[in-house]
Amino acid sequence: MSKPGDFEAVRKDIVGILKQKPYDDGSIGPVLVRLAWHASGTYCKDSDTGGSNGAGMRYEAEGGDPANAGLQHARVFLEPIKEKHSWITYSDLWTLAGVVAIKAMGGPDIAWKAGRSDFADETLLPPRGRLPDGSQAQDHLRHIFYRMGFNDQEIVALSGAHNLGRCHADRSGFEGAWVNNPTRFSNQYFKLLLKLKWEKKQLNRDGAPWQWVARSAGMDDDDEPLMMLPTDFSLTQDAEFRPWVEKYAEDQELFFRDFSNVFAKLIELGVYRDEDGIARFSHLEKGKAEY
Ligand code: CCH
Repeated sequence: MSKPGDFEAVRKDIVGILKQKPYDDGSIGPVLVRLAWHASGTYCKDSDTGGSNGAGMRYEAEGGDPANAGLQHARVFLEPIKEKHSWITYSDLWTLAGVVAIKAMGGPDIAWKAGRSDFADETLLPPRGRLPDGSQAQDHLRHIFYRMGFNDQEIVALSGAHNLGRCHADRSGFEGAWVNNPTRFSNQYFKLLLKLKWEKKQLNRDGAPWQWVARSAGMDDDDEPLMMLPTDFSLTQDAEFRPWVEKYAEDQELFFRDFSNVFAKLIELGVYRDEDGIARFSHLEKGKAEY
């Protein structure tokens, strides 16, 4: 048990659990980043509902959304931290874990503020279907991310999180990692998007969705190929998105700066703190059922 409000102690303990040898590529960092993103990415600016405040994924209606498949692992990994620092809310813990993981994997510092609350029941959960579908393309990305209030540059910067982690056949149906070193944050994703010869492929499995695959220099034929989702690839096929892919591929510093800003914005969506610094749900209570 730490002193309530001792977020430094929580940060230290999160760093301490990141390396997990038997898990994926040896780190739970990427799945923690995805947890922070999916907790936040349900936000809708028009109805002012969704977002990281509330930690709705603790409930089946949100946690069991097929879009969130696999994130139970992230939540279970964080449970000992919650037990040790029981004063922290889940919604603060999940967003903080994403920020700490990005930094520990070589990424930028990202501003993070405490004060989120956890829903006491299921009445204020956002509806399913607000998270993106990797089988689609740029129109879908705009539809999803404009709803959260992001612009084209921010969509491309956020997509750079796919430098991290991998797709799992039993979670999303897609398979493979985007880059050769998926536990190191960098701008490699953008470089590979532009540089490799991507081929459309349906992996050898019943019902597998098609994805883009390629091998980078030095990879053997029997190595697992690198991959891109149809949504990732669409960034190179769009007149507004592509210049940002090119800029971020050329300039890692610019990417880190923009990513840091946009991720900080993502985890703040729908979080309104009162004078005590606590984000309650009064605006949602008023607008209940206005989804
Ligand atoms: Fe993502 N992502 N993501 N993603 N994502 C997946 C995995 C990760 C989409 C689809 C998928 C963002 C945006 C999008 C991460 C961070 C971010 C997977 C594989 C799919 C599918 C899931 C599996 O099988 O386990 C789509 C579509 C979009 C549209 O833009 C954004 C934004 C972020 C963060 C800022 C991370 C990290 C992973 C790796 C997770 C892991 O378990 O390794």
